[in-house]
Amino acid sequence: MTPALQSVLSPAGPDAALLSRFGWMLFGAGTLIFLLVALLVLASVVRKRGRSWSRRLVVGGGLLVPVPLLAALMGWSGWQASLISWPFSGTRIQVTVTAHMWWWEVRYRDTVSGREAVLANELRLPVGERVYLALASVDVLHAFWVPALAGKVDMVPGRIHGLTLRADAPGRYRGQCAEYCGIQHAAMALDAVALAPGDFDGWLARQAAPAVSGAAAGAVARRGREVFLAARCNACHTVRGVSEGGTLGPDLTHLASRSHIAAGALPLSRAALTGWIADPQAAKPGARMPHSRLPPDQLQALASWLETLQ
Ligand code: HEC
Ligand SMILES: [Cu+2]
Repeated sequence: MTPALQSVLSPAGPDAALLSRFGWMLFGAGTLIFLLVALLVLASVVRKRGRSWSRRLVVGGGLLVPVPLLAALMGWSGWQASLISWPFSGTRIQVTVTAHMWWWEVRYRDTVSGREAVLANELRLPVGERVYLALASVDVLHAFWVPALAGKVDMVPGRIHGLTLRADAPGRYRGQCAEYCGIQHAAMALDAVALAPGDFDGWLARQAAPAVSGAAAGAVARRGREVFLAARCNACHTVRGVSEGGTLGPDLTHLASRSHIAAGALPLSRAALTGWIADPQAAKPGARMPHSRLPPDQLQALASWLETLQ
C-alpha cells in the first residue's frame, strides 16, 4: 500500500491545487522582494559616501518596491480566496465528521440510495465527485485538515462548519487534527481514501450493512463475541447487528475494514488489537478507553472476532 500523503505541495483536489499555487506565488513574490531589497542594501553599502543610495534604499526598499507589490498580492489573495469552493450541501454524499478527544466519528448518508453508515477515523471519497462534510465537535476545539484535499476548517463545539471536497485522483491522503485539543492531539489522524466511483459505492454498501461475521465465524470468534458483550465493551461501542447504543467510542461494525486503530496510532493487526484492548493507555496515554483485565484466551478470542468485522 502506498504511504498516505500529507502535503499541501502535492494537491489532489481543486481547492488544494489553488492553495498550493497560491502558496508558491506568495513564496515567489516574497523572494523577489527580498532579493530586490538585498540588492539595494548591497548597493548602499558598497558605494562609499553613498547617501543617495541610502535614500534609494529607504524609498525604494521601504516604499516603492514593497508597497505596490504587497498591495497587488493582497488584492490577488482576496481574489484567490473568493475562488475557493463555498460549502455546498446539495451533494449526493453527505458526511458528518464529529471530532472527539481524540478520534473522528464519521457518518455517511447517500441521499440517492438512502444508505447510511457510521464508521471512524476514515473517510472515503468517490473520485471526481463533490462531497459535503458537516464538521462538528462534541468537546473542545479541533480542526479538520487533509492538506492534499482542502484547506483547514475549525471544528467548534455547538456549531457545524461545512466543507465541500473533491478528490481528483485515487489515492490515500492523510489528515490530522490541526487545532491543539489535549494530550493526544498528535495521535488524532484521519485516513482519506479516494476510490473509483464504482468501488466507492460498493464500499458504502458494505459499510451500511450490519456486522457480517455471525454464523460463518469460527468457534473462537463466536466466543469473542460473547466476551465483547460480557466485558461490556458495548457500553461504549456499537457493532450494528450485535449491540447498538454505545456511542462514547468508535463504531466497530466494520472495524477490520480500516487500516488503523485509535485514529492512526496503530496499524490494524492482531498484536495491535490485543495490546490496545488490554492497555489502551500504553499506546495512547489519556485515551478515553479503560483497560480491561481479560485473561489471555478471552483477549485472543475477542480480537479474533473483531478481525471478522470486515
Ligand atoms: C468507556 C468507554 C469504552 C469502553 C468500555 C471500551 N472502549 Fe474501546 N474505545 C473507546 C474510545 C473513546 C476509543 C477511541 C480512543 C482513541 O482513539 O482515542 C476506543 C477505541 C477502541 C478501538 C479502536 C477503534 C478504532 O477504529 O480506532 C477498539 C478496537 C476498541 N476500542 C475495542 C474495545 C473493546 C474490545 C472493549 C471491551 C473490552 C472496549 N473497547 C471498551 C471507549 C471505550
Ligand atoms: Cu483534535
